[in-house]
Amino acid sequence: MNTVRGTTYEFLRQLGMTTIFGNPGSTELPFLRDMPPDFTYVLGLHERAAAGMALGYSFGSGKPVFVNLHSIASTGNGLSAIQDAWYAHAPLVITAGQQDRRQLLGEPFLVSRAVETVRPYVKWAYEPVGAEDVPAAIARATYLAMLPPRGPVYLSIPMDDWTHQAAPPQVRKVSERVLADPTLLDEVVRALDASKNPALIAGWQLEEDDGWNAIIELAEHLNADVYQDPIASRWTFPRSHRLFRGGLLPAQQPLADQLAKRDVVVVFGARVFLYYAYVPGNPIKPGTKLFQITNDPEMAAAALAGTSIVGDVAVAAKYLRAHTKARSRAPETKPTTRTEAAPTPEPSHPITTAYLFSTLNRVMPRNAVIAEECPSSKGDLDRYLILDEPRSFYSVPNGVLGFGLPAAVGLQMARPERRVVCPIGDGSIQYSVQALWSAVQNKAPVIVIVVRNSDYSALKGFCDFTQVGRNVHGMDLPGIDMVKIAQGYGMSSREVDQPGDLEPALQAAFASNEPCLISVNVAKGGQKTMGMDQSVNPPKYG
Ligand SMILES: Cc1ncc(C[n+]2csc(CCOP(=O)(O)OP(=O)(O)O)c2C)c(N)n1
Repeated sequence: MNTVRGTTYEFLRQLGMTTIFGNPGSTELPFLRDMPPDFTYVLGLHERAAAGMALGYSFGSGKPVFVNLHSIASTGNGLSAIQDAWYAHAPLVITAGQQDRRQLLGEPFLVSRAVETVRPYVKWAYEPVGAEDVPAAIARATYLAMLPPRGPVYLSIPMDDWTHQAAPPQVRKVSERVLADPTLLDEVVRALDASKNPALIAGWQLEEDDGWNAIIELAEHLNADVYQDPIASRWTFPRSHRLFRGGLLPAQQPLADQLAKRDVVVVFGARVFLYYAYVPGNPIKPGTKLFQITNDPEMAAAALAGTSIVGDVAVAAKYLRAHTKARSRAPETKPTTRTEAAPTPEPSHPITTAYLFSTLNRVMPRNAVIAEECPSSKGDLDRYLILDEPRSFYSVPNGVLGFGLPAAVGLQMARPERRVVCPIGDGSIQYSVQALWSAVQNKAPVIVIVVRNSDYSALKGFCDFTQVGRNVHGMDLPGIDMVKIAQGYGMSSREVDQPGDLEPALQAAFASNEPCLISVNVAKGGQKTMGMDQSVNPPKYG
């Protein structure tokens, strides 16, 4: 027997979960005291930053990550990162302190109803009924977090529990893959074998299931065009591959139009489909055979059309590769690659986001990792950044800003051998700006590129697209100096205003091994609402 505290550290050690992200308060001190020296505590000055860095660390390590928040105080502040973890299938084992059990019924200061608060965004939310259950609950939570689909779990732990005696939980092997029904996969095989013009959709779960090579091999075997899922939170297909056709548009009618010529569409590891603006239409043209292969039963149930198959996405792709006939492609149907298609932007003043991202693409190492959050310039980023290696791209999973910067810092800590770059809007960076300090303190050499247009451009674009008009308050961001804010957190930083200064500033950032921030003044009025302007029948709210 050991204390609950000692037993917990031992269990975390055995599972390799020795990097803990958090923000402390009085109710966590009995756990945090005398942390064993083989553990690292990463402090986030705000819980959005702490849990967000844990999310990035989990992306980078592929492992469950332990998070320690403060009661409902931290849980509330960290909730947007918890919902990111839910939508990104990130296995965060989140714990938070609760008041002393012996006075809980009297509703003392800092009493927490966090279990009820987080429930919709975690796989399990629980407060153990007795102190002796805490280590076993942490073990159960960890195994559940890693079972497909992965995701965050949450435990509220009364502060007096840590000094009780408790038996250590067994370190057990628990399956981390569930396989799809082969009878249904054979239906996909038959459809692909009979098809004339199939398309594959590469979704973000391919990365969760280690399917990078499996989808490339399947696409090449079938000679089939590949699209990325709409508003991609990961890039799961090499950007310069001859079969890559770019991203799908995030609305019903335009997406259906994009796929209108296809007779068979197979979606790997994504929703059917992720939409943003409401532009009604068929999810897919009637007559096209649509299949979805997902590791998430909820996404299978929620699909708007087609046959849904639940199971490991990579294993399913390998099955289809093994059972379908190889196909050739007539030379005249080979389209130009996206790299060949993008025009070279001019170095004008003010700097355009097209020029910014084409310059970044020229300068960055080919194995750079991008964690981005630049809403209105996403189109240019998507067009000009060419990344052909797996685990290279991370973006907001459900539209909640505050994701990018802490994710970049956590990723950089988990993957020191690859340089992490965070292109981020001057509005977006404010939601978790404290992560700059954590990057400095943890010597995580992330390169933050602030896309400074001094407004909420994406929202202005949405106003235009949906005919709300421009008479809306709160759209402009004058007077924010990110260079000084970064310096206040101890980060080296500089402003770039002239196009000729951009490349040298980026070169210097990559040559140094320090974290840094470059604030680039860019032309206002970037891309329009994620390519939605290509769509007919926009919704009208004006
Ligand atoms: C937490 C959160 N608050 C508000 C929003 C609404 N929102 C969506 S895009 C956007 C603008 C972000 O501004 P910036 O980062 O400067 O990017 P830009 O639109 O200028 O490209 C806002 C406020 C959101 N998605 N998430």
